[in-house]
Amino acid sequence: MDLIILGAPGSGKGTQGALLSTRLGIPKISTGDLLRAAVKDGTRLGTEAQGYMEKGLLVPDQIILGLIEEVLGSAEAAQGVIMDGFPRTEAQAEAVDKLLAAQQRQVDKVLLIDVPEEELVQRMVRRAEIEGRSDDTPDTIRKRQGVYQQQTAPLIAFYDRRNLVARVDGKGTVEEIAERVHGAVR
Ligand code: B4P
Repeated sequence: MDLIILGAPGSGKGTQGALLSTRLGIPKISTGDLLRAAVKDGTRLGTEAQGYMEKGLLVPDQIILGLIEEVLGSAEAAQGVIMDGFPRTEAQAEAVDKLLAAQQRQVDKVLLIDVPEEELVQRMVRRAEIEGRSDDTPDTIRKRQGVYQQQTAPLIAFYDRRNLVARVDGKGTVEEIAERVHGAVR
């Protein structure tokens, strides 16, 4: 099964993706985690991506498309994958379709985690205090919400046209939301 978790920054994609991965036995792969690891290791990918991430901007498609190709071609993802944080643009969504189709696979479901904007900002401010991620400053948080609305939210209509979107209420405790997410894929 190939699943996409879609949601604004702070909606809990990473948290819910990890829980669902354990429950379904399907690996979760996050482009955000891969990019942060590349920055930490000082690789070429990391050096190219760092400036965009710190500004709250999307890393350009010409950089990300190669990463997505690598992820979906990996042995880890061969039996299905939970995509966390990608695709984020229409070009990325088309690349995902093409790469899966080459393996006689397709996107089976898109889980849209829906959380009101005020709560998103509160969660990320809280995370900034705990984890100190360099893109969790108030200005960058606002910037990332705007970028999501402009560049990623249009994917909801893209997948709605194929009847793939399951909307999940993302308010409540992590456990409550996990039950809803699990219910949406059964
Ligand atoms: P990501 O790592 O994907 O970061 P994000 O969208 O900002 O999501 P976040 O990590 O906040 O996720 P979550 O919803 O899990 O990307 C970071 C950057 O990398 C991007 O800005 C971009 O520059 C670049 N990038 C990554 N992928 C890209 C791509 N495909 N194309 C281009 N650029 C790309 O956050 C959840 C938070 O809320 C957690 O702190 C959690 O503890 C908390 N939380 C979860 N559930 C909760 C609940 N029920 N109640 C309270 N708090 C909760």
